[in-house]
Amino acid sequence: EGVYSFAAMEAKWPQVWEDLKVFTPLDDGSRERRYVLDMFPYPSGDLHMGHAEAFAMGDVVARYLRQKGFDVLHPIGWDSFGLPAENAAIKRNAHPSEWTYANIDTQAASFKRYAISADWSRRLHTSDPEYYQWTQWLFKRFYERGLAYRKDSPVNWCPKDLTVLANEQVVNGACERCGTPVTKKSLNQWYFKITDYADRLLDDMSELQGHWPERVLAMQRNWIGRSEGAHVRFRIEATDTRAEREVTVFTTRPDTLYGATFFVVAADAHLALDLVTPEHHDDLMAYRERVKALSDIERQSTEREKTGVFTGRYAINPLNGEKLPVWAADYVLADYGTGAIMAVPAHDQRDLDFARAFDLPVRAVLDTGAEDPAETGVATAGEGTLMNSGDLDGLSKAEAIPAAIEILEKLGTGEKFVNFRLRDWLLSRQRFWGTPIPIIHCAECGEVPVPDDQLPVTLPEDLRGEALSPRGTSPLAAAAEWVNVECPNCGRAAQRDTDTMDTFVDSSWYFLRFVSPHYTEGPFDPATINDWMPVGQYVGGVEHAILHLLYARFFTKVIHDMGLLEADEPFSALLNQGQVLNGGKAMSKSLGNGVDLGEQLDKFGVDAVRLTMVFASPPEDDVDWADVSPSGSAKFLARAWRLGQDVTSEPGVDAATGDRALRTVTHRTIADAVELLDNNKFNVVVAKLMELVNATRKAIDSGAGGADPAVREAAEAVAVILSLFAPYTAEDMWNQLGHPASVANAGWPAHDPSLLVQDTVTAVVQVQGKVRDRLEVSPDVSVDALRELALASENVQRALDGRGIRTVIVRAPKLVNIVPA
Ligand code: ANZ
Ligand code: ZN
Repeated sequence: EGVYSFAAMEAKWPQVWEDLKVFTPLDDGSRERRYVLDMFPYPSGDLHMGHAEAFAMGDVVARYLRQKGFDVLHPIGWDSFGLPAENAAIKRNAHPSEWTYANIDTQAASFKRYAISADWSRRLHTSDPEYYQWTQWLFKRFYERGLAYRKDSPVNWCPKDLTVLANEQVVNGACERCGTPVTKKSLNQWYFKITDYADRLLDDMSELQGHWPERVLAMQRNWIGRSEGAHVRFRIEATDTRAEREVTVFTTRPDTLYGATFFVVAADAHLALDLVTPEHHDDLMAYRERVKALSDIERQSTEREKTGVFTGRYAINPLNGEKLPVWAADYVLADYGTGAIMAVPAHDQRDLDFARAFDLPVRAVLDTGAEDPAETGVATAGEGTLMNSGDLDGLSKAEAIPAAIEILEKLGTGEKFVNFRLRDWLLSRQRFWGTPIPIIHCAECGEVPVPDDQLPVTLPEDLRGEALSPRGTSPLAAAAEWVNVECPNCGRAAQRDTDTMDTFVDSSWYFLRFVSPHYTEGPFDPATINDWMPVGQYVGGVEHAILHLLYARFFTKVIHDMGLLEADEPFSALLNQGQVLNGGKAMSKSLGNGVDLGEQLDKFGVDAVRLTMVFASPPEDDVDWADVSPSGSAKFLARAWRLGQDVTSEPGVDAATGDRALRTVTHRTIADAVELLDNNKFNVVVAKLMELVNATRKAIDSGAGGADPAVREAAEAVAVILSLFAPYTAEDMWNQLGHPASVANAGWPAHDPSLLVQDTVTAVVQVQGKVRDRLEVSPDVSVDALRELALASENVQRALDGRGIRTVIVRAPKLVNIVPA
């Protein structure tokens, strides 16, 4: 008789699993394939409680599918470029790779201890030249398709990190990383033309509906931000000092054109400088200084007092020839639509606030039944009938929108337009520790891509410490030997591009590399990529709901369009695991409520920690570590494990003669677990498993004891189901039950449907008070199921004789009364 010792199990099994290559897929087509992927980690320090939760969830799915007989690909790797490594290197006078690879080794050891069922032979790191060679190769293919380009543009700039930030990395006007208020700077930057894919990124979300969390889809939809409306061109009158010109606005409400009473351009847009007359120039310049300090969110807030300056110019309304004063204001954003709007204060609250602040006219053109906005200060939206609007009068809003567009088209001053909030993806970074952009700049030839056979362009190894400090240009610019090369085209002296890629580029295709990580002829082996893609289940945090997922979807679509991949969506299903909190709050240094994963593992064992993560709540919900009981989990595991010790029958014994009541519990648990696992209800499976362990213990202690074949059947089912959550305990039990390793491949136990129903009851079915049928049903049949069974009865249908049904009264499980119409 052994004693349950997690330490002994953790010492014993990893080597066995590794030797048997338990988690390496067969990849030979003999079994249907499934790809299960956890968002790969960033190597900052050792694994933490958040990793422990996310990877426990992903591992349940991978282990379940393996038991169900699928050939499962469940790889692991590291997203290993990025700023923290660079900052650590500056501080320690080291090379970023030293910190990076040391942390990766630490995390890899922890993952192995944590018994993630990963195929370690596919391990990859995005900072390996063998990987980023293909990131560069893909960049080049994007470049050739016109999907990677450079332009001068005002970019978000973090004055502390001295780097460009994507819009997504600016949170409430501050750098996502360090919290410093972000400013704007004009720089020549590389972009990916993701806007070309805006429509498809939006439309193809219909395939994901029901398989991705609704809130993630909503966030993506909102980020892409499709708006239907019109472009309208306004003539701006000439002045003594300024020539006439035309400015286009984007509006979703061309029906309100007659209600436009002024015109606004974004104060920080160049357009404002082009328009302003000399008398108003100084005012505008002073105002622009104030605007610089504000975030987009502050600028657009309806709460904030409206500010702006008059430009001295007038726009002419193309429909009625009215002169509208042109203002420059901060509530209009330079980089949305055209950066200019026609203001309709009666029907747009921000315009109305502005009109009231500067005493501009308000004219309602849509009768919605509400009071006049000029009086109430409340703009009216919603449905209504057009008025004060010439030919549009009397039309509904829905009719007036296309009618106004038609008029504009006839006049040649506007047309239908679909605007997107989505911007092109700014991918260049002035930092060292990233994938070098494989472009050479030649005075003669311009941008020249590095030829494929000269990839990878590797990072210099001699830059370290201070040399990596941010200066506003890339540290690579200082590496003269690296920068100065011959132009591949003309042979003259030329320079390498010194920017590196946003790390989101690395993570936009890693799931493809995992299919054939050692392939040397391309980013992935075309012969096997379609065997595995798309990923069947992706698991990761909701913090990646927008960027990473959108970028990965974009890359997948481009690679699909290149003809390299059949799939055009990367992740068929997505699970966002919750966070691990402590005391109801996210763990943080400042709160001092961090829980060290290593300490938890030492104290309770891997299995108890994993089981606790899964059992504490549905996978999407947060786990509060202050409320859970890993020691309770440990006790349960020991109790389950002891069942294996108490079984005395031999493997393969026929269970048919065993205790019927226990067999029913076993088979019901197996059947329920399938249903629950298919719906990601992992915590409920654990609860059912606990019931099965109790029932088995009871049978051992009271009935036929450990010799009963039903007890073996139950204990084996416990081991297999437990293997999804507590791999060490399950493996040890399986071994104790006389089976060779590994329980991970034992196969999901079949359940016998005839054993699911212990006894039946008779349900009487009446039509209009007369008994028409009797049904044998389970005592816990649901109301809905019983109603369906009753209505499906032939006797009932005959009695109804084509009449409709008024009501069905169901008293499950005994009675159904049907009242015909
Ligand atoms: C006239 C109008 C009348 C508008 C009305 C709205 C209501 P979405 O749906 O978000 O696309 N707009 C356009 N460009 C803008 C910019 N750069 N900064 C701030 N606001 C801008 O919003 C489109 C509407 O937002 C446009 O339609 C425009 O105002 C404003 F009763 O035009 B509308
Ligand atoms: Zn050249």
